[in-house]
Amino acid sequence: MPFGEIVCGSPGSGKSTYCYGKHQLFSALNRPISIVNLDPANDNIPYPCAIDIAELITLHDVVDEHGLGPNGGLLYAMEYLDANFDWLQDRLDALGKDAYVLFDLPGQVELSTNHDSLKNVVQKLAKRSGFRLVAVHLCDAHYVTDASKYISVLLLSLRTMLHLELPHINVLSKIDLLAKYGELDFNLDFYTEVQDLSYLENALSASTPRFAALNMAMISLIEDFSLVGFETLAVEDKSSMLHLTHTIDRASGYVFVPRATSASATDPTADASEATRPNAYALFSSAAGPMKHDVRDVQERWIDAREAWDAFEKKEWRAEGEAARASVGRIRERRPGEGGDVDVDMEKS
Ligand SMILES: Nc1nc2c(ncn2[C@@H]2O[C@H](COP(=O)(O)OP(=O)(O)OP(=O)(O)O)[C@@H](O)[C@H]2O)c(=O)[nH]1
Ligand SMILES: [Mg+2]
Repeated sequence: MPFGEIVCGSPGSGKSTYCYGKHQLFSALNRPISIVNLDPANDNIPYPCAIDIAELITLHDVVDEHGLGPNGGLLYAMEYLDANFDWLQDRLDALGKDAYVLFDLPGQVELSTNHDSLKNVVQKLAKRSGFRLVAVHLCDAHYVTDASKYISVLLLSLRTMLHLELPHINVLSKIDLLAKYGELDFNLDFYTEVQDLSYLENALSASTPRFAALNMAMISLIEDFSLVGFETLAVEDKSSMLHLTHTIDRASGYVFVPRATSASATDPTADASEATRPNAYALFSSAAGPMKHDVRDVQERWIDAREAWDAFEKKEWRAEGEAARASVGRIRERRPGEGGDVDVDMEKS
């Protein structure tokens, strides 16, 4: 069964960067990963792209042929994809039934809140292609610095969850930049766990006094369903990426079994093809194991003591670099009984 992530969120929230970061991380972990670009306006794709919607339709074509503007053109392109789903299905089938696929979406918010095409494509991915999907909804962490923007982001997240009807992970992206926007009114966990929102009443009433009652009604709507919460992400931070991966794996039921410890590695009678199929037996058992991550650590790393942590990490990297250089130097040392320097192939040593 193929697994996948629908990576959605507002323009510039970091979707393509996240896909690229995840590709690098998974390649290092030897985990399967393929990325599908579904943004027909994505000219500078940073990651290796397994399937690109531009082969089917580009924004340029739509704008030229139908006289639409960029936003209308994008919606048209998604409708075109929906109508030509077979094109996508054929290419996904070629990735194999054990593929793990990220779908990088355009930033048009209506696609994930009220337009039908994306929802139709998601449903076809599940029903026709057998995908088990999770929606990963990225929201720029900057929005938590202002009470009314934070409420907007909560409502947007809630609406996206209701529209896509998938297991859903909301993420405050670019958390490493948060300290730049000044002091937060509350600790980070207040925002990630969506705690008692009535504390925002004063800030909301001060900015929009005429709508104080409406603001409170929206707050109680969000609280009544207690559906919204956030993970955090700093894409270049490995532990942040690993934690988010763990959270997504738990939501989808994906369990990655590395080949080295697979059944066929220890049991010669085991079916070797099963060994390369991580999820054959693991569905619903989920990525068990405790979640060690604590949002207070995120607050300390990126907000309270960011400079001290940056300096500490730089020191660690320098020490690692020096250790690596020293070990290369030792390998290159003249070997006894040999006439000159020997460059040892590091791959084989
Ligand atoms: N500091 C920091 N910058 C980030 C992070 N993630 C993304 N960015 C930056 O945010 C900007 C926008 O990132 P993209 O990945 O293009 O965002 P997107 O959501 O794909 O944008 P659209 O496709 O236009 O909707 C780029 O300059 C990225 O380098 C992060 O975790 N930390
Ligand atoms: Mg993008």
